[in-house]
Amino acid sequence: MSSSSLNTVHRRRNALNGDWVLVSPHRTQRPWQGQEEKTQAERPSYDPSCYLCPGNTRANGEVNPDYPQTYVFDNDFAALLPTGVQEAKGVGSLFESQNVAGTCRVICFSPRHDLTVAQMELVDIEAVLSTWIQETKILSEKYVWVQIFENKGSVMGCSNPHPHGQIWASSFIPLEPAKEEREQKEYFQKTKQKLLLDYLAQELTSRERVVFENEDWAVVVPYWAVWPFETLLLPKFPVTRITELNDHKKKSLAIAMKALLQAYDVLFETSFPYSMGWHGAPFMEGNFEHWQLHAHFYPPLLRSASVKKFMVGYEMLGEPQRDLTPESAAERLRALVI
Ligand code: H2U
Ligand code: ZN
Repeated sequence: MSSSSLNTVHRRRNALNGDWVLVSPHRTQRPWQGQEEKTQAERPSYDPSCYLCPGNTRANGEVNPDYPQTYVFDNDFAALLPTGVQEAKGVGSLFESQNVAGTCRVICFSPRHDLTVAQMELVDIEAVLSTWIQETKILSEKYVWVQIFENKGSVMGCSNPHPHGQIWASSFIPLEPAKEEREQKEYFQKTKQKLLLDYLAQELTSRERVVFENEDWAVVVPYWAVWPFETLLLPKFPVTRITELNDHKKKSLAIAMKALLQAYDVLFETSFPYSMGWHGAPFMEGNFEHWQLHAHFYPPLLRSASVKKFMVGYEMLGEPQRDLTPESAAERLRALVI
């Protein structure tokens, strides 16, 4: 079924994680008198009160070095602790639990307090990619899952505007990648193809949801997008993990990321908030050729710099619902890519 024929209320299945989303295209015109997000003020290139700026003291008393590009440190308030051992309790009972181990790190993307990834030079974005790869290599020696992510903007719960991201590595595969593992594996067993390579080939043919494309990477608003301007950044070549990217692919990736993030910033004329992160094959024994590396971008804004989509009532109790179709979101973003 062509998605252009789906102009009435319908559900779409997320082929990557098996979830469903309810799409109500007729609902975009409803009035809004609710919460408005604040737009962010201009920032200085160095802020003496910022715990991430070079030379400043963090909450635990440690002093950041005068770093020239990226800087990584162990999160002083880590959610996962390396001391734990993986141990299951109460299996099969109504009170099942697992003890787990992990490590949390913070990555400063730049010494400049006032920049965002969208505003950084390509060589400096490449340095962020190299840091993500390097950290993943180190942490994957000890942990099966290495979750790279960035929360940007106070609306996404980001605690500090200094450009930074986080890495949480764990002894377990978290829920979202576990669903992707199941769906990609099942698809590969049936077809002997990577789900996301087949998916991208079809997106590049229809072009309805393509936002950006270069020789190695493509950005689409996925068919099953939940957030209004959600995107999926996909490699056009087979690759299971971020650690496998060479310099050439890093260069073309930096270009793709910058193009997407600049389009986001132009959309509502604001420094666009989002959570983003990478998914690739877990680091454990076994065959993971069904996996294809990808990045998700989940921006919360719906119709302006100040009005966000709330995942509440029906989303909490039923399933995610969206108003604007993924096709119209893609069309709007595509028009803004330089
Ligand atoms: P977010 O802005 O995405 O919350 O990330 C900032 C992280 O930095 C957060 O997890 C850590 C917080 O625990 N942090 C430190 O490790 N040291 C500090 O001095 C302040 C914040
Ligand atoms: Zn700073």
